[in-house]
Amino acid sequence: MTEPPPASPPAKHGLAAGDAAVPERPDWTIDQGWDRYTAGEHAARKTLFERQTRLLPGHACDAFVAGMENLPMEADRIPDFRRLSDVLMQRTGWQVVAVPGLVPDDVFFEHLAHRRFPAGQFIRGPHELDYLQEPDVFHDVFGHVPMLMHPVMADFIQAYGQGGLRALRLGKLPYLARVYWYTVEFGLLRQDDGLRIYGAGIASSRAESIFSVEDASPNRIACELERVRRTHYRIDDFQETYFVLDSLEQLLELASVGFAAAYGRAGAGPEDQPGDARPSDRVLHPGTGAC
Ligand code: HBI
Ligand code: FE
Repeated sequence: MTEPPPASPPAKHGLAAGDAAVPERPDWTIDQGWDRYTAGEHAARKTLFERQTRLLPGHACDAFVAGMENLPMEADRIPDFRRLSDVLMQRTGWQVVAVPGLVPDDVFFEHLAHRRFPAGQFIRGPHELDYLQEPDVFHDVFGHVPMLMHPVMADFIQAYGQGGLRALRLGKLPYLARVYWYTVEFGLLRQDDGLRIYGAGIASSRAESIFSVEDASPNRIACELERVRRTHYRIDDFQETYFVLDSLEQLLELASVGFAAAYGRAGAGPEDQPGDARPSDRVLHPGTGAC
């Protein structure tokens, strides 16, 4: 996610989540320290896991559900990144590595470009189950890792890492970040049986899982690169617009044509606010904007 660090992250392993203090290693990775999770931390994760798992049928896309089924994720324990990585590595060549929280953009992209997904080591506290800004182990693992089992998402996120490094050098990162936001984090997919979630920011949130798929309020607009890269997003509330793919394979077009064009042309032309709908949009569901 792209949010700023929160005021008081839980301190662990000598480094607070999101703390800009000197990292132990240059790539910001830390040991997951799986043995050191407390019973209370496993329990908080269990609450989140069970209520989100119940929501998956009819909300999450088939690829997400299949990925989840094939991963070593159990209700009663925070997943061990080594076991996740063993399975992921065989499927799509990805690994999960532990980080204290948000890491600098260049460090983040460097990991993605090498098919390493940096996952927050810490778990949110029981008082903040429904909302936190920093990516924790629940958001990163439950939200992102199932889709990394899919070859298209596996390639797309690596391409985003490579594109991100380039965009950073060119000063165009904000445009690329929007593409990530509206796809990897908040993307919807049109399946034969209805609208489904593939974005991790939605999949790891109970309320937004329901809102994004069922509520009349938000716009749901066909996902096109030009449209997405000029659209501002909000980090403090549900999205006012969700962009919808016809198939996951469309992500590969976005990456190949897309990322280069995104920073080539970015900066020219009009920008859209989060709730805008345009005559040129293929609007699947016009939002009522009531929420
Ligand atoms: N760090 N751990 C972590 N997770 C993220 O999603 C993340 C990050 N650092 C930077 C970042 N995201 C974004 O600013 C970029 O995707 C633009
Ligand atoms: Fe995320």
